[in-house]
Amino acid sequence: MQQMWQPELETLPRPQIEALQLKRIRETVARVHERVPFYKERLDAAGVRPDQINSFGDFRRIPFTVKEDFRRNYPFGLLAVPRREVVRVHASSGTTGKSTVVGYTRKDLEMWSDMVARFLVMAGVTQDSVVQVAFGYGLFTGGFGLHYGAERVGATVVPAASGNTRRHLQLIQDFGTTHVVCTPSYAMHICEVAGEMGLDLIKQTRLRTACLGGEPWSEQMRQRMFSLYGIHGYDNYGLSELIGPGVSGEGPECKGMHIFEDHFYPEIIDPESGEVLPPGSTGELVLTNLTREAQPVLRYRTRDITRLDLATCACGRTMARMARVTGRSDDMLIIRGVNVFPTQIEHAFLEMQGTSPNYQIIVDRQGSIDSLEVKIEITEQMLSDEMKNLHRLESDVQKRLAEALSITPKITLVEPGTLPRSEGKAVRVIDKRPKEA
Ligand code: DLL
Repeated sequence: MQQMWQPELETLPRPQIEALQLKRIRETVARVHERVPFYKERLDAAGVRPDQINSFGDFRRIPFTVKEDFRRNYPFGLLAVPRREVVRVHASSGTTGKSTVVGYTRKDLEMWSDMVARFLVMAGVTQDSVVQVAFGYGLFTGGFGLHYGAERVGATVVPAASGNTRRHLQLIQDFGTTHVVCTPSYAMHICEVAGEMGLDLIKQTRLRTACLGGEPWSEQMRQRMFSLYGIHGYDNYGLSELIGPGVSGEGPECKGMHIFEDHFYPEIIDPESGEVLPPGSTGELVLTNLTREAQPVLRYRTRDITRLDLATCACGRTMARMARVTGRSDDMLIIRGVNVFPTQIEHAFLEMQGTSPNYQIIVDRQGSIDSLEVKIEITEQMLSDEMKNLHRLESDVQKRLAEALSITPKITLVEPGTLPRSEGKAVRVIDKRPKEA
C-alpha cells in the first residue's frame, strides 16, 4: 500500500463517500441559494429547492455553471462570503473577454494545500524531498497551489518559478532537487536543455520525478521522458474555477488520477446533449465543489474530455479515477468533418522512434478543403541518419497518423530545437482557418 496524506479519507468505502457527497451537496446548495444571488435566481428558475435534494438524481436538475457565468459576475459576484473574508484571489486569463476570478478563505487555502499534498505524496514527496516549482507564480494557480501543497507535506520547496531553464538546471544540481513541478511540455524542455549542457540527470543529479499538470499530454510522452532521461512523470489535474491544481492526481500504481471526491463531485456528460452518461462512458467532466467556503461552484462544465473508473485502485485508494484528459471539447479540431484531438496526434507519432515530443499542428483551409500539417522535431540521433531513413520516417509517421485519425496529414520533419518552446502551457495548434461568423 502506498503512502497517503490523509489515509482514512482517501480509502473511505464507496457507500460512505457517496453519503458524504450527498450531505455536502445539500449543504452547499443551501449555502449558495442563500448567499449568491446568481445561484438563487438559477435554482429558483429551475424550481430546485435546496431542502428537496434527496438524491443525486434531484441534484442533476440543477442547471450547469459555465465559464461565461464567471465573466458575467466579474470580479466578485459569485462569492458566498463577504469580500473581507477572502484572503487570496487567483484568476485565469481566457483567450477572450474578462478573466475568471476565484476567491479563497483561509479555510479554503488549507483545504487546497491538503488536496495538492495528497497528490504530491502519491508522487513520492516526503519531508526529505526537495521540490522545485517551475510554474508561474502570480494569478495562475499553478505556482502557489503546488508551492503550498509541497510545504504542507514538509518538503523543502524551491520557488524557482517558470523560465530561465539553465538556472533551473543549476538549482537542480546545487540544491539536490528530487521533484520538479511544471507542465509536461516544460519538463521535456528542461530535460532537453540538460542534454544540451551535457548534464546527465540520473548520474549527476537527484532529480527522479516530475509532477506534471496544467495541460494535456500523452502516455507516450511519459514513456519517452522515462526512457530518454530516467524521469518518472506523474499527472495532476485541476482548474481555477474549482480551486486550481489538486482536483485529482496519480501515483506509480494508479491507472488514472484519483479525484478527491470528498471535496469535488464529478459527473460525466454528453457535451452535445448535456445528459449525464452512465459510469465508464467518455464525455465531458462536470465538477461541483463540496466544501469550498468563498466560492462554491455547482455543476461546472470543465470542457475536459475524460472517463471515470470507480473500481478500487492498486494503490488502495477508493476514490474515482479519471482517465488522462484527451483534450478539451473546445480544443477539439474538426478537420474535414473528422474530430481530432492534439493528444491523439502526439500519442500516435511518438510510437515511432526518431520523433521527439516537440510538435506543432497547423490547420488551414484551401478553398473549401481543410488541410492538416503536423510539424515534428526529429531527435538528434535521427538528424545524423541517412536521408532515405528520414523519408521513410516521414512516410511511416504519415501512415500511422492516417490510421489513427482517418485523415492523411502532411508531415514536415524539422531539426531539433527549431519549434517554439513554452515555459508554461504549450501552444500546439495553429488554426489558420477563417472563423465562422
Ligand atoms: O491549469 C490548474 C493546474 C495547474 C492544474 C497546475 C495542474 C497543475 P487553469 O489555468 O484554470 O488551471 O486551466 C485549467 O487546464 O480545464 C484543463 O483543460 C487543463 N489541464 C489542467 N491540468 C491538466 C492535466 C490549471 N493534468 C485547464 N491534463 C483544465 C490535461 C489539464 N489537461
